[in-house]
Amino acid sequence: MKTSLIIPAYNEEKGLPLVIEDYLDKVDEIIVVDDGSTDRTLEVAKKYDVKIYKHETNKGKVAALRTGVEHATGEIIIFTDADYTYPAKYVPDFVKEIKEGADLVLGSRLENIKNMPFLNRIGNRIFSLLATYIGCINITDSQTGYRAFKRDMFDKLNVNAKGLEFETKMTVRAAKHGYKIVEIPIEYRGRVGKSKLRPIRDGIKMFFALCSVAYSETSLLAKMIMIPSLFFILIGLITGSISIYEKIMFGVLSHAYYPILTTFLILIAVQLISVGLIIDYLTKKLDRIEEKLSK
Ligand SMILES: Nc1nc2c(ncn2[C@@H]2O[C@H](COP(=O)(O)OP(=O)(O)OP(=O)(O)O)[C@@H](O)[C@H]2O)c(=O)[nH]1
Ligand SMILES: [Mg+2]
Repeated sequence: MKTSLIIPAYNEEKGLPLVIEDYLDKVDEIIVVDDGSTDRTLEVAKKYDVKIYKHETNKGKVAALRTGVEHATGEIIIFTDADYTYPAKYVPDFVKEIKEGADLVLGSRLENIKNMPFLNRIGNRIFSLLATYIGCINITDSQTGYRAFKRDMFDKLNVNAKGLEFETKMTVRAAKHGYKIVEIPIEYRGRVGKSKLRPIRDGIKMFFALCSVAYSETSLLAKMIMIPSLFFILIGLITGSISIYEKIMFGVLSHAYYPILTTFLILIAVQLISVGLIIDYLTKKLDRIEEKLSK
């Protein structure tokens, strides 16, 4: 089975040559996608026997990965980063797993996790818990950028995501569609070259990416039950705050029934969320069993 390695690169003139040299003898084809870099990334890539594609402007990592997949000719596709964080020595293990029947192999960053920026580490934990819940299988690193899969699966999954949520969505969709996922523990090296992480901007992006995964993967019935509960919580918070404000400022409550109303609204909301979560979990389990049976 032919292997194609895809390296998305945005201003990685330092890391890219190290990455290419690391992987050259491990795969059949290397595709570098220069994502509108303004440094010498393109010139550096041209020194090697690799296929190069260039975005005229910076379109983001996911767009770069898609360009790579479009031009890949292998049946097995491997993603890695251009910052020298993912060691090439695991490629034979990835390929072996695929040949033995895995559809998606994830390089799970369990060793030297301290090399990952703090914010990324927290986000990654939350994303992995969410993926474990949604996919109904244990996932330790849903966001890893080091992964191998069958091209056929990628085309069928048709992952609809552009940002940080891409890797997690791909992982949970594969799990939900009954594809076999295998995790291989890998060592994570410290990055070469400048990090592009900006804590506040990326923290906000991560929050929305999490909401996007949670929302798109929750069953419709569960959504219909849980969404009204957000409304109840909001009203409950308002009546509760008014009660506390009146008690502190005036010592008496002019709306004496507000505390009871608050308790009532919050209790209903908690009940609705619990029922929604149970329905969602059962739906996911049933969907997964159905997908497995239909394969
Ligand atoms: N951040 C970023 N990376 C891109 C983009 N386009 C391609 N990439 C590549 O995608 C890969 C992952 O990006 P990284 O900047 O390493 O992101 P990260 O691993 O989450 O964070 P740091 O390594 O701490 O910077 C690298 O190989 C980048 O060169 C882009 O628009 N933004
Ligand atoms: Mg990185």
